[in-house]
Amino acid sequence: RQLQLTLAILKPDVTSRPHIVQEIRNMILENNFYFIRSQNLQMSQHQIRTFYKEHEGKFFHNRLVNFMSSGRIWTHILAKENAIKDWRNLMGPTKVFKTVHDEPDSIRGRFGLTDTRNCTHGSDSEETARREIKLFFPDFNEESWRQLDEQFYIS
Ligand code: YYY
Ligand code: MG
Repeated sequence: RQLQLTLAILKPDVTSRPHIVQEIRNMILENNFYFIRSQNLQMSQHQIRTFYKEHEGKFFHNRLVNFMSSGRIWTHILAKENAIKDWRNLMGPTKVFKTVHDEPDSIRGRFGLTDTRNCTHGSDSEETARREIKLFFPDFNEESWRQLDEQFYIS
């Protein structure tokens, strides 16, 4: 097993700015991630509450649910040796107002609008990644992907 999988989301603030979708895709490819699966959809409020259940009860939960259901999103399964950490590094920290100073070249540093409208999501652990991939890609079978496909992504 050589490649780690993570779930990436391009949030509604990005999908409403197509040139930024393109720029973020370029950054993903330049940083040597592979796109394994891609999907464009609009989440229901119920799906979002399930997805972000760890944040239930927090002060920002309602504005997060409203924002995430406000438009279409892209979800991607990304693969790379340290996909989870590397994708979160490329995204930059959660809070945009701090990030524009501390990590101006990150995705959130370049394109983030607010702490909520912060461009992207990334899984924070292997366990989370498995859960989040299952939510968006229920037909994706990691075991058979590793048996049949992983070898073709390893140079
Ligand atoms: O994993 P990450 O997205 O970097 O941050 P989390 O702490 O998991 O929060 C998830 C999501 O919630 C964040 O991307 C935006 C929103 N949020 C917010 O609107 N306001 C905050 N003060 C913190 C988080
Ligand atoms: Mg998180």
